[in-house]
Amino acid sequence: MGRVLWVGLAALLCAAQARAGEVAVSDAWARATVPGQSGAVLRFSVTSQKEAKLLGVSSPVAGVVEMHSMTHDKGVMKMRPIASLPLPPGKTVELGSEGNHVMLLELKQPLKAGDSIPFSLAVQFAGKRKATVQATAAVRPLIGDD
Ligand SMILES: [Cu+2]
Repeated sequence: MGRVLWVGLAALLCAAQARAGEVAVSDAWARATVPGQSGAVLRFSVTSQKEAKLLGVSSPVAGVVEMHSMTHDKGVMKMRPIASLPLPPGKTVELGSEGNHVMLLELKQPLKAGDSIPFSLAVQFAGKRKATVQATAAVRPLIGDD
């Protein structure tokens, strides 16, 4: 019984929520998908009040979520997975369709306009403390404003 309690406590510590106001996520959205489409770009802005890095993103709607950087090399566009993304204190980092972005892969079902997608960010602060941040993205229609 003592061991069960200990394991439960360890899980709780690992998945500690970020403290209120520490990390803010805004403007989170994704475009609706067409049948057969298995991936989508998840767009959002994130602001950490303290020096931190984004270690990863997860969402129950996707089997895999990857962070990518995009570069243009001699006119060729290249996407590469990145392991972490710096979050400078007080600076809003935009993850969008250009540059650094997050991709929902292996979608479990099509994204429909009007749906909301829960997702969570794994963040590590400069002091090594890890925290998760919960957020929700709106699904926008296939055709419309960016
Ligand atoms: Cu990508």
